[in-house]
Amino acid sequence: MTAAKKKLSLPPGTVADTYLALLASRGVDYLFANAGTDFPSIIEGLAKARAAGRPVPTPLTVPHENAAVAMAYGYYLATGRPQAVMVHVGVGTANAVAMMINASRENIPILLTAGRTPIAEGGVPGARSRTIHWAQESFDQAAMLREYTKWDYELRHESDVETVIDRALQVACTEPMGPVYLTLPREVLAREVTARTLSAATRLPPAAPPVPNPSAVAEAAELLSAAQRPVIVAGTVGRTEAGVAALASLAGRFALPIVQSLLPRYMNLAADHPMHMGYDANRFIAAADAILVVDCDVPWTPDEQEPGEDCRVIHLGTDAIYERYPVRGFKGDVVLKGDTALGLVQLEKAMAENGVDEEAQNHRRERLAAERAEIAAKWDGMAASETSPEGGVNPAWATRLIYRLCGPDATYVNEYPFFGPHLPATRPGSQFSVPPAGGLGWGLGTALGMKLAEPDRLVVAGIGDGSYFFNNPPVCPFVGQAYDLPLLVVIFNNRRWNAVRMATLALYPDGEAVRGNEAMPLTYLTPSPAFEKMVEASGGLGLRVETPDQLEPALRQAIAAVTDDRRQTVINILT
Ligand SMILES: Cc1ncc(C[n+]2csc(CCOP(=O)(O)OP(=O)(O)O)c2C)c(N)n1
Repeated sequence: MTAAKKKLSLPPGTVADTYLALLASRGVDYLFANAGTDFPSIIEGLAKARAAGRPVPTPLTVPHENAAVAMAYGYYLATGRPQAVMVHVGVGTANAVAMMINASRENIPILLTAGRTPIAEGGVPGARSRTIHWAQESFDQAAMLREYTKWDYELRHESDVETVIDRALQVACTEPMGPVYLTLPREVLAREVTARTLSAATRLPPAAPPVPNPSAVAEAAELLSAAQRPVIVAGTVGRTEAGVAALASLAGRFALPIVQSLLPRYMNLAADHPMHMGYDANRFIAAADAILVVDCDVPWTPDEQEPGEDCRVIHLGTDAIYERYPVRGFKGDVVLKGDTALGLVQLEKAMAENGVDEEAQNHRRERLAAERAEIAAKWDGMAASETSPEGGVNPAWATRLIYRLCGPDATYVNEYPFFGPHLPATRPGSQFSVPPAGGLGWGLGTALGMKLAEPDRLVVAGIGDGSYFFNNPPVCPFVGQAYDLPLLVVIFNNRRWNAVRMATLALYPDGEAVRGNEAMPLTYLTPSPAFEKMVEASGGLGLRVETPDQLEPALRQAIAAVTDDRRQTVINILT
């Protein structure tokens, strides 16, 4: 790199101008924003940069904060690069908190920023000028999301802009990654500064993740090599392609069966891998004599199933003990903390050095092949009928048809109905589900962020009707139309919050709520709105499917509308 390229030279302007130019130079392509009276210097800075042709993040107007954070979330998933979100002081921050909880628990780096109500009551540029500026000021604006951010700070002085941004991104992108929060006081943003020269690229890179301790790896390899009935429980290994490759290699080489959650949050292992044993850990846990838990926060449900007394358990992951979870009691014998992919490669090497009992392993392969066939037959049975017990469309059958027509190159974002067994993904980075904290309203924004990153990819969002409400139906279609981000959205409409219903049923199987003649309180969403009409308000195509025979033609029409006409489409499927 030449000396000139190492520097970013800016003409005289405001701190906001510096801030925006720095973001662009750090790989922040977009500013997902929901604006307020704290924004004038940002808005002016964006307009000046546009007029002068200076690079700044492209601003996108997102009329709800939850969706704005979700878009940054989705863009990160598709590109691996954190983006910036800006919301209006404390009130905008409050609206963003649910999605920040999701990002935090799923280790998604996002730079969330918010204005600060002007501090000065007058006398300086940017000082208070509206009645809200008194009531909106808070003692500690970051307090409401400090538990869910890795770092928070306030931009206090123009001399700090570069360090503060680089520090924010460095912390966010160092494993275990996570969102950070920066507040931007109006007076600081408005301050005029002379011409400046800054570094063109960050000098504060994220720390390279460490490899797990070699002697602990050797110990873990011993346990796995000695096991007769080992099993791997995989959670979010698919965060990286290297993780997917390392997991497939280790499992394939030593005949280690892999189970995942019913709603896989990432494509961890291709569905056609011979060690892919489905989505029911309970089938394997009690009988296992060694369990390798890889990047998985909840490997089994203790109330349903526990490993046997003699079972040895190994935990591996970038955040192997989930340090920020207040309570997590999954036992273990060896804990390997460090880069997951590197840890898996190390484990494979150490197990190869231990040697293999070929005969025992071949035997296991045969047993697992039979088990795999049995599991597949069970899934096929679940999807065999086109109709659901309620007389609508069977979601399992519908999911298979969606996957068959949209194909392995599409990306699937799942907020409830795309269960793993019916969506046999094979491409790393093609399958995502609700984050572990389960803050609903995640799916559409995340899918929009992905579409922004990959405009020509078919992005399919599967959303429950209950979840669709949380996704701000007027907001996301507005963004889809405004920024040419046509999604294919499939609503699985059971006219209720089934998850809440099932939880009540599980706790009170003979209770009044289940037995009574009246509908179970607080679980029904009737009369169900014509969701398909909502997208029409933003120029989209809305389709309604009431019977199984209507689904295939609707899907074909929807795929053509999205891919050929770039028209966002919602199919409301009554299940
Ligand atoms: C922000 C938020 N509020 C409430 C919940 C509780 N919750 C979990 S699942 C669920 C129902 C979702 O309904 P739907 O998308 O229709 O799926 P279904 O349960 O019917 O399969 C609710 C309300 C949540 N997870 N997040």
